[in-house]
Amino acid sequence: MSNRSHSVAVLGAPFSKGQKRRGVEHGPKAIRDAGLVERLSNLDYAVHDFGDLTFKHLEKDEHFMHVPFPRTVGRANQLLSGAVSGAVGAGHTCIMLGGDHSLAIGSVEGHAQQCPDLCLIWVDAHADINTPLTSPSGNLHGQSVAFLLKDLQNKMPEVPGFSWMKPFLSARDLVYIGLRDVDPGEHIILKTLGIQYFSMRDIDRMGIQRVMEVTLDHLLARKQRPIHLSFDIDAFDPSLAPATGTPVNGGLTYREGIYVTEEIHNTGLLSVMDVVEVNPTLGATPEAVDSDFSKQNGLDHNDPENLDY
Ligand code: EXY
Ligand code: MN
Ligand code: MN
Ligand code: MN
Repeated sequence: MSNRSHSVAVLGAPFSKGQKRRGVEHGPKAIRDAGLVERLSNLDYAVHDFGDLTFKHLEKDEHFMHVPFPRTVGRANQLLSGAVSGAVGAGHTCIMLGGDHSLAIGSVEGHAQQCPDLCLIWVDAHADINTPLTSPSGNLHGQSVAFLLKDLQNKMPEVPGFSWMKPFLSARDLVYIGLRDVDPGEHIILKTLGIQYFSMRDIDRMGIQRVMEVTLDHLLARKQRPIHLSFDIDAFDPSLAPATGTPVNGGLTYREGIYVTEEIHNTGLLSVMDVVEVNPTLGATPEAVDSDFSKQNGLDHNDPENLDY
């Protein structure tokens, strides 16, 4: 059967207020410039690029506890949720291009509106499961999963900007791959809720083939259901993917990352994928930054002014 029966929606989400560095809002353009649509079309998928969403930075948006931009992040995710829900409802497999990882709140929520039985594979160096009370930074891109989980409902304060959504995901419907920078409060949450995760050390020990076998068995053995893949580019080793805001050494090799996605593809159940935290204005060294991209786009985010406050 030709891939033509599969249509892919591409949704750009140029948004950076889930963390304090600028530049990640240019991720969608950088990923498109790298040839995403052409590559998918060459695989014979019918690709519909819906362009970029337009996000507003709200003027009056005081910190909540030490969480910056709560209403701006909440509103952006509400908008994204509607767009993802619309794309999945229209029959597309959806690729969401971030933007920072706070966008997974809206992306997974919108997906769940159409597919309430979805499961979630979170590929990341980080667990992004802090609550506003455990978060060392306050940044919402490190808290996305906490907004999704029913099991954490009584640990989450009411964050302004998020009254449009309720947590809906069960801890057993989530698997992490690639973890290597987990905060103490997050570790307690992972252990208390019994969440299935594979750290880089687990990948060293078991090998990526066994990790994927256990992952897919954990999520799909009881029943086949739609998969949401939330892929943070910092899951890769920084030698491969230095252009990201919170790089951590000792990450996935190129083949390990590709194997994860190939195995998910082979299930035939991929329904939405997020590609997040690509910041084309950052690199291991100034030379490693895609200087053509920055020049062509009039950017210079590699100075101290790169921080929003
Ligand atoms: N755990 C740290 C925090 O909560 O601030 C770092 C989070 C980085 C999140 C990146 C997107 O995966
Ligand atoms: Mn900019
Ligand atoms: Mn992340
Ligand atoms: Mn990360």
